[in-house]
Amino acid sequence: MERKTANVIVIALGLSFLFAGACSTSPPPPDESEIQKRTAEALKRFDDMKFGMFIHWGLYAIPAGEWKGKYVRGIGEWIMFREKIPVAEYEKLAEQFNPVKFSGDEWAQLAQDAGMRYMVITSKHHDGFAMFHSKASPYNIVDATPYGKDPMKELSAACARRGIAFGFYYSQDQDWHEPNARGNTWDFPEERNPEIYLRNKVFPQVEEILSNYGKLALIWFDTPGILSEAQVTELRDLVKRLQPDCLLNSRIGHGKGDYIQTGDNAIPIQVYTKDGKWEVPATLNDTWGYKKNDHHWKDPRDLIGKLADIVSKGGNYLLNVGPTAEGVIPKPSQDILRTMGKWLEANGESIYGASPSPFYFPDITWRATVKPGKLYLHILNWPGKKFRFEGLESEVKRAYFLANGDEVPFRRDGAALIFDLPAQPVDPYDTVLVLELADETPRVADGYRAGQLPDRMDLYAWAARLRGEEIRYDFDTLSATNFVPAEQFANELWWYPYGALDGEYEVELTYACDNAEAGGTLRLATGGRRTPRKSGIEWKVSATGGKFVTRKLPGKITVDPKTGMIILGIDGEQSSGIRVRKITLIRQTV
Ligand code: FHN
Repeated sequence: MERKTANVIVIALGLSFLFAGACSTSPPPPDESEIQKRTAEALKRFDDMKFGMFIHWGLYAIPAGEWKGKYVRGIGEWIMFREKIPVAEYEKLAEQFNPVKFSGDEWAQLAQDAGMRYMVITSKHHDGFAMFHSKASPYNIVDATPYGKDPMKELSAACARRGIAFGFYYSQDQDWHEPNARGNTWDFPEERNPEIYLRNKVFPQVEEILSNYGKLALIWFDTPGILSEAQVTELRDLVKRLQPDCLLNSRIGHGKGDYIQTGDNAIPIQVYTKDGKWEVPATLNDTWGYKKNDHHWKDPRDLIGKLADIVSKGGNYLLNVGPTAEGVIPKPSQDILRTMGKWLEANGESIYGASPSPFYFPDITWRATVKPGKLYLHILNWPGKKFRFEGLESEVKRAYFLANGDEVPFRRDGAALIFDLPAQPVDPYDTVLVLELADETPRVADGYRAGQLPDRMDLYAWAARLRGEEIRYDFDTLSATNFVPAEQFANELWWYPYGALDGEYEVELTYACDNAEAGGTLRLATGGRRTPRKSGIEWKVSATGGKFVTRKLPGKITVDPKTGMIILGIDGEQSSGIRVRKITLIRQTV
């Protein structure tokens, strides 16, 4: 074609788009101030919801943690990466994917029964397979599987019918199916051009999930890596232009999120409100995607306690289920979630819409949440018939159990209140004691306030992340055990300061160790997931005859506001029976 003619055509095409744009009925995109306003309103709604269902569902549910007859350690949705499965082999799984037992109504009903107010499901995880009908890539559930339907349509509609807010997880940076995305170096060892991956897949698919499934409460981006700030900004602007009320989590990268995503199963050690809203993504066992051999289900007592713990510190709890390849949420997951839902039916007033605690938490006996004129004390570990609660200056007009309304006698003893409790907990998981206050907001005595951390501070094993597939928590002894040495995914306790600590600390350890288990090496280190660990203390574990004792460890650890984690591990084949209840940090004032 003659160049002149070609130019005329290009200009005409350009004008036609311009013209179409000018006449299009769609409203102009909101300006930044409108976006900020709507984001603030959306964050308030998100904060009130407190508790959501996370769903990891994809082709990885077919191998379900096993590849060519071999058990594959680690989280199930990473099997393609761990086993370096070639794309040509992995994508054949799509030919088997036929979740005939999937029911959007059943999944949404479970979320409702569990008291979960929002849902986030993987639209595309790192393996690159789209669980929705995508015109941007034929590698999707409608075009590439015998199932041939779009479950996200059914699920988003089922949530809308129940008033459950709906959102998508989307892996915007890692994609092991694509040569220009991050992650697959075994099929694609050459240099990447992320711009190609973004233009051809990410932007078109994010536009599809924003356009075809109704109102989204949020998009949950994950593992930000090689995308530039400009690329992430463009991605954020695309979301806000199409759905200004749609929130973004911080894992979009480059500080472009609307709220903070903590690490996986990572809960700040104390009340954490200085950086705004945050959310903890957590598993019910040790994996996100379904693994047929992962039966390490968490205790509802632990999970209900963690819900109270997270809300009392200012966060939301996003608890995960990993459905099978047939489309069924494992029965143990369902049972746990329904137990949580029953507790919330009786005690939800102390969770939904509640504000974080104004108190520092001295131990793991109680947590606190707040509403105007009310203080909710979540008694997680029963203190016996006398409950001494210190630091509240407000007058208490009335005290009663939320679940049954029974009045609780109390008297004031200086800065403390003494409550007369029944011998046994009212609720096996979390007994909520409501204090009706004379003040709109609780007045807290100096020295007891959130943020006023003492120079001697306990970090309990219960408040740590149990990292590893063998480590266990025992409620009878309130201690963690089974620190089995493992080359990959060591069994450790990880505590997350989130900027609460700064300085040098001596450390005491409260633990029990039978004589036969002594002699191993306890390691205490600080660091982050991606920063080198600074080992602080190494100590040969001495026997205690099986009784719990407290011993001073040699040396010190240094924690600064950027410290990601405090890590405790125990080496030595004989050590697995050691029980760790807590460590106590003793600030070294200079
Ligand atoms: O790599 C993913 C992982 O598979 C899972 O989706 C978790 C959920 O928080 N996010 C990443 C690891 O942090």
